Amino acid sequence: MPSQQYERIKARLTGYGQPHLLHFWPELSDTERASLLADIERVAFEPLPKLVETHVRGHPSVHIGGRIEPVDTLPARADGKRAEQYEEARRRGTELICQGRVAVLTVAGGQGTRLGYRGPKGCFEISPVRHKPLFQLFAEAILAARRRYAARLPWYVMTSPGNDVQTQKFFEAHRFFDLPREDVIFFTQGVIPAFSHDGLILLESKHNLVLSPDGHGGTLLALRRSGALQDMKGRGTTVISYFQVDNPLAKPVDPLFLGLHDRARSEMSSKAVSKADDLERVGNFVRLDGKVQVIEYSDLPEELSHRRNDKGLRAFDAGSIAIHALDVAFVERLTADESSFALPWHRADKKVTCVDPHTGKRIEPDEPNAVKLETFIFDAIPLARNPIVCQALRREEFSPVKNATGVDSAETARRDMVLRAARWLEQAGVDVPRLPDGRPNAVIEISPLFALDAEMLAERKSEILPIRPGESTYIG
Ligand code: UD2
Repeated sequence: MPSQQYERIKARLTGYGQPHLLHFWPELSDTERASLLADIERVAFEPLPKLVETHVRGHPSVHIGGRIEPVDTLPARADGKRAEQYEEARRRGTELICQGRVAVLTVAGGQGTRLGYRGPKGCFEISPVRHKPLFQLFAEAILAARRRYAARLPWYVMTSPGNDVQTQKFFEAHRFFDLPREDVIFFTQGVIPAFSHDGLILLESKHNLVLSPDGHGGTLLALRRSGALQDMKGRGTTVISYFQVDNPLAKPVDPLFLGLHDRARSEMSSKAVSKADDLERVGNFVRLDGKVQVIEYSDLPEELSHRRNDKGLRAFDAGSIAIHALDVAFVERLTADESSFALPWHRADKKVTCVDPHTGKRIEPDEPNAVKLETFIFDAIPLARNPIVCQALRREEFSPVKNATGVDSAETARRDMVLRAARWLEQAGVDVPRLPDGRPNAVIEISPLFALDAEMLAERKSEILPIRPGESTYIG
């Protein structure tokens, strides 16, 4: 690189308080230099000094001021007086899907560190009999919905720079699970460096920065910057059906939810489940000074987590399952001025392997040595017109794969997939062998291509063979 260009970059980094990034430059090969420059290129430096001051050297305040109240939710099932309204909403949602106005969006850019799986999380094999990967389950559900509603249902998959190539190769290798490839659109989220506690960007090696995905809040800007938002508009999409790759029970499209969202003229709607316990590690829907908002489990004051209402029930019970409906026009509006749009940053202290910026020696920390920053999609809720929160049944829609063992692990997700399959079968009038303690005495998997829900399964009851005790059964 001409020395003038080098001096320019050095001056720029010095201006942002990060000149150490070039410390090892003299000893790097040409390829290593190119790699370092590419990493530096990826970083938006302008906002960093202020962010470092407030969120790295300083601790952002998680003090939740203001009046905090439980949020009103719509029930999962229509009670008597709502039956008509829900029927109408379901019709409306179905219409939106059939008219081609709905796109599916899966956020799959996360690093999956807690699961301890090295590949993109969507490639993780989860189904209990056929061991289908998460991506395949969603692809099949989308394919089934395309057939059911005779609609295209384009699927937008958000990756991150670290897993984009692998993710796309995975889809190629599986021939897009029979979806037309022009209807599967990948877009990549942004990254942000990790910092030392004194605000220096960490080096992963002498020629690479520690860069992490900027959180699922990054979806909004990534949609705009990648052209995906434009693509949606070109296809006539008005609503995005959003969910996380880590939840195998998520329904890619739900006519009732989309219809309720549309009827309420909401710009961003969400699904919630009743929390499993006071301190369950899910976001909490609350009303803060009148506005619907999610407060992370780690930030909700413990007194509020344990609070009971006058009926003796948990006052803050609506847990976020990270399923949303977002209007395309809302994303357009928020990101119209790309340079000024920002969701709040959240800080996490982590242990990150890196190199010493002066000696180049590898550091394997025992204690958190780094600050990572992320934005969260749910922080867009208070910016939306009329956000609504709809209750969902956990056993039907939520069993995330987060951890290698214990709660929210592959084991619990598979268990819940079998339990749901058994329930659907029994609702359809098919006998399911049970153990004395009530658990199904069979491993059962229902392909989304066979049935997307209990009603569809009931319609195909005559095609289902008897479930034999102690055996694995695949219904597909
Ligand atoms: C998230 C929510 C929590 C609750 C729970 C439900 C946050 C901070 N917390 O917990 O409130 O709703 O999920 O399961 O969201 N992802 C990206 N890019 C990123 C980061 C994450 O695509 O930069 C994706 C990731 O691939 C995964 C999902 O977002 O599908 C969840 O991310 P997480 O594991 O960081 O969130 P978690 O489990 O703390």
